[in-house]
Amino acid sequence: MKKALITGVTGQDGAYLAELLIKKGYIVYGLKRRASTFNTKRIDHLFVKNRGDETNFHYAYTDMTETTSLVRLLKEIEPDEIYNLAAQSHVKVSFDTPEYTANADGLGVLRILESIRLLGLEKKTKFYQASTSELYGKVRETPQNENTPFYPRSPYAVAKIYGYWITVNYREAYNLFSCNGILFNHESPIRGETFVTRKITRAAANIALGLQKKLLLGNLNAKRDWGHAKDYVKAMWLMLQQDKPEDFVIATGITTSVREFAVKSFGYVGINLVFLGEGEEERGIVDHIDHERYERRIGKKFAHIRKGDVLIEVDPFYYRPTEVDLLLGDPTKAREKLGWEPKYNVEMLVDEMMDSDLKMMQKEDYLKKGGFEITPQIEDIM
Ligand code: NAP
Ligand code: F7E
Repeated sequence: MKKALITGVTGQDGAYLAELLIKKGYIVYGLKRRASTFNTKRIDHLFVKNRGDETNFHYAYTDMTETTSLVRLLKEIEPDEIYNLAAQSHVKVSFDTPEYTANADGLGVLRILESIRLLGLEKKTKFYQASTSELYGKVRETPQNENTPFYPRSPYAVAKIYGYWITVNYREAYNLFSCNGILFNHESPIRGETFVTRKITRAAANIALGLQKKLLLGNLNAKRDWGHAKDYVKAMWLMLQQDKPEDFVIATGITTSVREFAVKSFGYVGINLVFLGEGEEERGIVDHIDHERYERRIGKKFAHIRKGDVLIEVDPFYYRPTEVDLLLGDPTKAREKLGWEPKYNVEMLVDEMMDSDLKMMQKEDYLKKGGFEITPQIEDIM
């Protein structure tokens, strides 16, 4: 049985990838960091009920900022494949914590690559690095492919550039099977709540249920090539099954603005929005209600929102010091060499996220709390 090690197993991609690899018959070792609250919500279903029960899923503690535990774990496990998904992955937060982000997202990659060398695992262990479309930043051409030059626009992207090039360098210098997946934004029902898609679908669900009044957003004009994380973890695995290590762009080839994503999400529950005004004065306003759709999705008659109500406002708090305006990936190489095709388009993604968030918000215990736990109004949601 092949052994795979996943850093960042408690994250969105880590959870989907662990599931995929277990289904493929791997023994999966997930690395997690210590947190003061439970941080295993996305992978709880993978744990055994009793210690000692048979399982193909194991976990261990480490941190990307510490070399010694990484070396020890690699020595114990001797994995066939390593998927390095751990990172401080929030672009806006990286402006507040640039040094930590550089350490975890940049040097963290080096720590793993050096550990592979130190332990003489170069011939055995294949390495996947979670690179990102943020590398393209202020884009030099559209669409972006494997040859498009980089122009990072955040401490996150600058740290990830180091991770990208050190992965290439170790491949060229030491013959390591190390490759970069340059993944464009990918989302899902288990996407972190502080990324814009999930912030929108949670708020749309809450507002439809009468648990939240307004949604505050930053730059509505930003455009992203949004895919589904389930499709994207398959691409990660495919990259490590090739005869030779290469870097691949993974994207859908379609870009959508934040504004349009919000329109689609509210539209799912029959709330049709129109945007009026410009810049900080722009507002998302109820244009009309599709009562039949609302009733079908929510299971009760519509009451609390009227035409003309303002549901979305712009708050400059969510602006970034430097923004990435437009991302659109060209996944031709992945299609031709990996045979990779996404199953989801952005409409299917919105439907699945909305459906999941509605179910979650409708749970009796949330409602009993008046939605308090899930509707921070002055949000810490970046
Ligand atoms: P995520 O949900 O934020 O998960 C990140 C994971 O890294 C979590 O398990 C987190 O642990 C862990 N982590 C953070 N700092 C750590 C540290 N210092 N030591 C050990 N673990 C640490 O991110 P994701 O969306 O699954 O993305 C996975 C990877 O792909 C990341 O490297 C991200 O930068 C990259 N990426 C993501 C996208 C995307 O659109 N999702 C696109 C391109 C690239 P906690 O659970 O404890 O926080
Ligand atoms: O922002 C704009 C924001 O935080 C998308 C990470 O997974 O994908 C992700 O990075 C856009 C930006 O993702 C809000 O300004 C407007 O233009 O969802 P996001 P991101 O920055 O693209 C890449 C590929 C990664 O690698 C990263 O790890 O939406 N936006 N209003 C907002 N963004 C947030 N978060 N919150 C807002 O209120």
